[in-house]
Amino acid sequence: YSQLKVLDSNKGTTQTNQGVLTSKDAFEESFVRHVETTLARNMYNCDNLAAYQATSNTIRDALLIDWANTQQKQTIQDGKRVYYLSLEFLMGRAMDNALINLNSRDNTKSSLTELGFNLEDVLEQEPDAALGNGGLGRLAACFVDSLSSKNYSGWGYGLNYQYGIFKQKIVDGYQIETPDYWLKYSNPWEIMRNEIQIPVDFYGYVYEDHDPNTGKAKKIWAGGERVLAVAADFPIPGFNTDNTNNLRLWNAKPTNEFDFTKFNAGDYQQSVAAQQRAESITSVLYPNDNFESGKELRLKQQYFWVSASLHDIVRRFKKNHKNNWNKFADQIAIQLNDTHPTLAIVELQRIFVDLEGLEWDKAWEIVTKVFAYTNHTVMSEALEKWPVDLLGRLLPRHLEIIYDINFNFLSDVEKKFPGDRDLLGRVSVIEENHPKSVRMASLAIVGSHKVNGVAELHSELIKTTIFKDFVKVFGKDKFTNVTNGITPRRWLRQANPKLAALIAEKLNDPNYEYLTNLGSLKKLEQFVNDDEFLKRWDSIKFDNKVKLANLIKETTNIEVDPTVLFDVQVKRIHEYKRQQLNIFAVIYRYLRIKELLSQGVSVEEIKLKHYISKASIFGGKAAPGYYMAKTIIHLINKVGDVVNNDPEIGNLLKVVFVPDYNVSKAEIITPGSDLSNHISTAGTEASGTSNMKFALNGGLIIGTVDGANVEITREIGEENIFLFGNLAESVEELRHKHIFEGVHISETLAKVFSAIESGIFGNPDEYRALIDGIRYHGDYYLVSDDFDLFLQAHTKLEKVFGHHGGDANDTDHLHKWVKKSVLSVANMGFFSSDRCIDEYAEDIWNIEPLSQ
Ligand code: GL2
Repeated sequence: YSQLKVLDSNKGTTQTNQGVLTSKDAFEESFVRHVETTLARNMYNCDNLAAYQATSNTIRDALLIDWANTQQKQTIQDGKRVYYLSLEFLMGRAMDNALINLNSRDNTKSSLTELGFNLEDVLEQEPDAALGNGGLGRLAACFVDSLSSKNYSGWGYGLNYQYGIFKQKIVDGYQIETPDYWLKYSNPWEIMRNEIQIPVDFYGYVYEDHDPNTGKAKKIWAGGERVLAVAADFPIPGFNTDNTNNLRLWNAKPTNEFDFTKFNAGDYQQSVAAQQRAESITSVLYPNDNFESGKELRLKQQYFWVSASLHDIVRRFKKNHKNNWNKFADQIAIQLNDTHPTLAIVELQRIFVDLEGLEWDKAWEIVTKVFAYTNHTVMSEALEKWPVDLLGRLLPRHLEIIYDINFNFLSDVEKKFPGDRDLLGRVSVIEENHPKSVRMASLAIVGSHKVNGVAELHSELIKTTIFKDFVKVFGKDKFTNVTNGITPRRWLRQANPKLAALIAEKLNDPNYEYLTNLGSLKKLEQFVNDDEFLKRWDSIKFDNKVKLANLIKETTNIEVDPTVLFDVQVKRIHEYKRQQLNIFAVIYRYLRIKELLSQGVSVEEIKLKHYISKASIFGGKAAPGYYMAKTIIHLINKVGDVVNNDPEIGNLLKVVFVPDYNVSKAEIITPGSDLSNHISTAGTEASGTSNMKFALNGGLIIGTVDGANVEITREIGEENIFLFGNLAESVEELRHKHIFEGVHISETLAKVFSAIESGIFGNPDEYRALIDGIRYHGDYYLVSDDFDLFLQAHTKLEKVFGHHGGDANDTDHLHKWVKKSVLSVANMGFFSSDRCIDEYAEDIWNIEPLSQ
């Protein structure tokens, strides 16, 4: 312990010997100490769980030193800082990531071995921190990793939900949700800051008073319900740097202010119940992806979180700069991850005007310089709107401020476009409808200096569709693009250590510096004709497929042969992501194979001339109230039951649904795929990020011309990706045609529908809505238009995969498929989240990395 780096107060600098990370003795000493003191156990009674806890506490000790030093350094340098406000941080497990970023994996592994443990088993003990739904939450997690790794001063702010996204079980083919109480054992990565308590108010009323000093009228918000926000901090270590930022997640706690009126009236139960209600604010994550449900508790969560965060930010600013508000926007940038934190704009304006006494215009000038907003979807069901009645009851003063913001904004619009009442109606923050509501995206745009989409196609689309009128009002320069990215630390080094090591070897880069300079992957291109290299590459993929096959066996009891093509689609289940298109194509394949067999064609001949062997692997959660998504899950499972138990089929085709898809499972599934599906209706998937993860791990993509697929194609070359389907620009016209001329069901799709309707996959009534939605109700997601194109794309790709049987000397497979895999990885450098963070820093936040 004496070796731990300690703050040298005399010099104001630090010593940097983190013994536990580099020396076995120091690690073991700390491990034993934590077993005996922190856990109150002994080494004879230390199972894998205790080993996980002792190891994580040991790493945490080291992490905290970097973290404290970073905070000190950031405070001393006093540069501009960015705050990333996100209602979701889908972090997954922390331990392996910390070991990699702190460069202490080898030392920890060998120390644990000496102590009688296996690192992999110990890592398995950690529950996933699943405080997010899907891509949006995982993006936030990648961004905080990059902020630290690229030496920026950047904090995340979110909520410390006690229940993360639900756990999914599959029972008789149906999704069953069970609560994810992930904090069953205390969370070693969390530092409770019980001393940081911020009161947050709700309800009450507003009255006008006069400032005794200035005599000016001022608004007072009073008489509501009060809840405390208590901080929990999570250190975020950077890779190959000491820079360790903070992720602050709030817990809701009751105040100690007891309701004595109720108590005296003898209603003790009631007053305790009110206290308990406080904690419900941060108890559960809303399980919707790309959908807003408009529940009061959700709005409470949003305000609770932004209010606590803003007061914290302002307090920190005042410590260094007092009331020098002119400096505020030079010191602080706040990024709004989607519209969920939009009330932050209103809250900061309230703090400035009501609490700090700034003039409205001055305050608004600062506010709009500080905020920037990222849009993540064009789909209307995901655009947030809050009924004016609800918002006004919960936050009466905020509603007034929203009206004032809107009045000023509309006055400006009127000046610029006199008499255009329709335009005023369309851009207004208030929607005059039933119910009358606040449009959060409009408010976010009006209160921000920049608005960005998350892939080029998406950023162009928002300018011509949902935000068209705002481009007219503000000009196009306010709207920009930052294409999403992923952190290569977790999604290459951690998920695929063998491939990462081979790349390090070939790049002559023993310290894995390419992981913070991902463009250097390009150098892999020089090995693309080296057969020895291609064989090694292929055999790593094979090992990863064996790992995935084991996961499938453990979780579903289905055996898949690792030599067949692994065709994967894992992501949230959503009609727009079109898992139904995929499973319909699987059904078609099954029917065709059966037909060929019945005509006397042998299995061998089918493999040679028609269909190569493959396993279709699905995974993903459906929102609990999303009937159609649940129907799709049911169909996939029922198709699996039939196909997998058909003795004629053997390994020609398997259909698997991996239950409870999460970050940890993604770390196994992603490196184990040969092919992955990113097949959303063109124009609906804003970016997608799993497409990037698969391509970075040498899996090929079958995809539509949508989201980031477009830029992936540009980077890796169209010969290395299988694109198909109608383009975004045709979607409107096709939908229109469906409604006025009817939907055309091709012969192939008709066969699939009649198989489903025949009852071979169980009661056809269960799938009625799914099929009728396509046949009779306009086929909104264009399944009928893209089905045959999807089948054709498969025919093409099967020729490329070759007749691979796990044989490394199969040169056909090597030269066709594996080469594409290498070229794809070599050109994925652009999709590092480090690049995103640099773009945000330069174009939106105006911040520089800290000097180290
Ligand atoms: C999403 C988009 O659907 C997805 O395409 C995008 O990659 C991510 C991150 O930008 O954001 N929008 C959204 O609401 N969710 C997403 O995953 N949940």
